[in-house]
Amino acid sequence: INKVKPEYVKSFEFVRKLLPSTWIVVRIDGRHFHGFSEEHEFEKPNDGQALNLMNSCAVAVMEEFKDIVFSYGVSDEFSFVLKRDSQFHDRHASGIVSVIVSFFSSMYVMKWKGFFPEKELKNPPSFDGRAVCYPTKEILRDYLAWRQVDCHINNQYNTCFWMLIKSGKSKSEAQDYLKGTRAQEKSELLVQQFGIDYQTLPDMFRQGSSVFWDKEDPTERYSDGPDGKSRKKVVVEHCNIIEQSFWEAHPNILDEER
Ligand code: DGT
Ligand code: MG
Ligand code: MG
Ligand code: MG
Repeated sequence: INKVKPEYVKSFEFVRKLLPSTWIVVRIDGRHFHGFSEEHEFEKPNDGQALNLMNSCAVAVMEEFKDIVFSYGVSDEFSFVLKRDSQFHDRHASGIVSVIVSFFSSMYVMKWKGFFPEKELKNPPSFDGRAVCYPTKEILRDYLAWRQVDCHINNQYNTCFWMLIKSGKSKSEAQDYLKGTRAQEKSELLVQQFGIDYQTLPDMFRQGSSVFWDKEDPTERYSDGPDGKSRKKVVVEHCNIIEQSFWEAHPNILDEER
């Protein structure tokens, strides 16, 4: 008979509680997606269906975990913003991160066939996750701006890189060619050598994906729910979230009382 006291064993457990009244951001990122995208022959540099699959999983996550008020995704990553006063999992970091990551991963597998009916899922996708607290709306917006700037920088670089490859350069030649070039120079390279106006590339590739609850048009009667309140739905948009105008147009997203 085991005489070990449960309280003693439990005393080794230790929970990290996230700072109260702060915006919790859970960022997940695909593990080894360099290889995953190769073995599933994702289009380079952007695979529209792969990104739509990520977005669809994010929508499912937001519908499941109602404390998430906004999500932003690019490449193999997604950031989920929980409302400031969220009590989800008692604000325990490991609980919050692990349920979001595992739900997202399961969704990715469940939805795979719907987005890639002709492609077999060859390996189980997995994601890492972390939680970070941002104390003010301004810093939260700086965080999101950082991710969107990253999206732009990477997309511009990757677009140039893969155009150079398609034009016959080796990977190392393309790398050397782009080394130290500025945004302006990359933009000119695309126009002059390949006739591509960067601004005309799909919004999803240039801006990433913003996912949020949006009120339906309140002037439309049928959008009223049974309680008279207008129903909400999760929408995916590819817009500039760095500029003030987005947040002015959607004041309810980071609103306290929702
Ligand atoms: P990690 O996150 O440290 O486990 O390693 P990776 O390989 O996931 O690296 P990460 O997250 O820095 O970069 C994302 C990789 O996923 C990158 O190699 C490009 C690939 N990827 C993401 N989206 C697409 C896409 O739409 N098309 C293609 N071809 N590749 C993509
Ligand atoms: Mg990573
Ligand atoms: Mg990754
Ligand atoms: Mg990544």
